[in-house]
Amino acid sequence: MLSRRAFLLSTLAASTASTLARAQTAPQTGAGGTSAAPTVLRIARRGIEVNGKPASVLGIRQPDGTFGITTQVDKRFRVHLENTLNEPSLIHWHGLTPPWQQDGVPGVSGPPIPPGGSADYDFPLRFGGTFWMHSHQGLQEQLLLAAPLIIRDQRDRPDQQEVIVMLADFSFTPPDQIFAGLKKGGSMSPGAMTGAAPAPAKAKGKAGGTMAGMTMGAMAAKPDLNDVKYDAFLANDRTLGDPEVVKVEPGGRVLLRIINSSSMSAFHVDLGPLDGELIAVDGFRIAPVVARRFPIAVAQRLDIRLAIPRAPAAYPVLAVLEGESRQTGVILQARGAPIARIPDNASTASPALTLDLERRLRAAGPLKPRKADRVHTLNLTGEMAGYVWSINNVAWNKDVPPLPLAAGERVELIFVNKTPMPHPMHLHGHEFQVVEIDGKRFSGAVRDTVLVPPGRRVVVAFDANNPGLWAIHCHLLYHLDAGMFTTLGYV
Ligand SMILES: [Cu+2]
Repeated sequence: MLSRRAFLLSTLAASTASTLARAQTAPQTGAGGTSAAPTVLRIARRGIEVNGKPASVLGIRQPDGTFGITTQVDKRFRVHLENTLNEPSLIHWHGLTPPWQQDGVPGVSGPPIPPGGSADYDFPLRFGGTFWMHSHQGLQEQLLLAAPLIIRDQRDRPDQQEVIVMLADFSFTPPDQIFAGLKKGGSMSPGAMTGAAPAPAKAKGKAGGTMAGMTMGAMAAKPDLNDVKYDAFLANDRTLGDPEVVKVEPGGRVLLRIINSSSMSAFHVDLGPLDGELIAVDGFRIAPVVARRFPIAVAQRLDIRLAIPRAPAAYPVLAVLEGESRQTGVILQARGAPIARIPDNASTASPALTLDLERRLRAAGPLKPRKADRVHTLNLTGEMAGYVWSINNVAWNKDVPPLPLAAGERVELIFVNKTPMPHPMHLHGHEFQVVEIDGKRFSGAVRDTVLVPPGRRVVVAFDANNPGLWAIHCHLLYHLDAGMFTTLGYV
């Protein structure tokens, strides 16, 4: 068994380069293809202004300046991706289910695109919803190399205005320096130990020797949040000092497509006086949930419907940093209403994200009930000292064998967080359903990224219907880069 599996996977890996090369040099024109030209996307350096200072960041734009893509579910995903950077890059289509060689993870799906090079993508879209794209190369995501990927479908109402809100964390410190600072770590700040707001300092590691003396219980009681001290939090590239203002119709309907493209930061979306109707998470419909605040972990998306009141007014859509009071957001402006300056800090600090909402979510289209054919337990493990993060105590390296499974199986993944930090776990190439939290089974949301808070146990189920080699990892950028990453593979 083992040798056959090893053989199959080595064959899979060996064929990667040539398959990708074919896919990259020869856009497919076979059955199901269209004669329309592919959408061109360019990875490029760009300038923005943050806190009144210029910042050089990266971006993914069409030649006409459009960020990312908005398309339709009945169209193929046909993209010609150009890398104009002077370094390699590769883009992952987060939440989509392409053939595995087109998934955009360097070293797993295939090689990165060299400077000046390009790659072509062509695959059918299986479902609509709010998705996004981002670099999976090195730490480029921290430089805002991400963009919306919106797939409209028949569920979208023609009478609603769509507003995309892309959240991000920003630092003037280069990402490699942030990472080096985290690895050097040093001492966990007293603030983090007591839950008080730590003193602002760039890229300050909170890791340290004090962890050894703590019990699991103590760690779970005081989650360790926000490793990196950011200079700004952005909504559509802007801070609240100069926010995006979106004109909306009094009495009209708005669909917020909120994308958390942050490298490390989770938020509470705050709709102020407006009731929001959450209709989808990570692109997949749920039984609607009405509230004014919604948690959003890194890489997750929320589709929220709003009914704009008839009175002209300005309605901020804010995102408050988990565990702190810092916030960002956009302003919905109904009929020229005056806009007040919104402070960069909320009046009170927010709590850590919990699974309270996740427990309440029910998929509109759940997986068919079925017993799992295979179960893998992924203990989320790590050492604060040295900033080493791992799965089942193994920090990712190229010699780690893929978790085995077989095509057609119902697979369950058990995430057990053994660390004091929350980890948003993302599976590539498959949508999964949340089926258990802390021992309680339920028919939860279908999605692609689930938060596993400290000490918690979350089980997700998926159908092995997309053979290949797939990444599964924590979506906190520096945890991912430090090794909280593994793969699963099947033919
Ligand atoms: Cu993590």
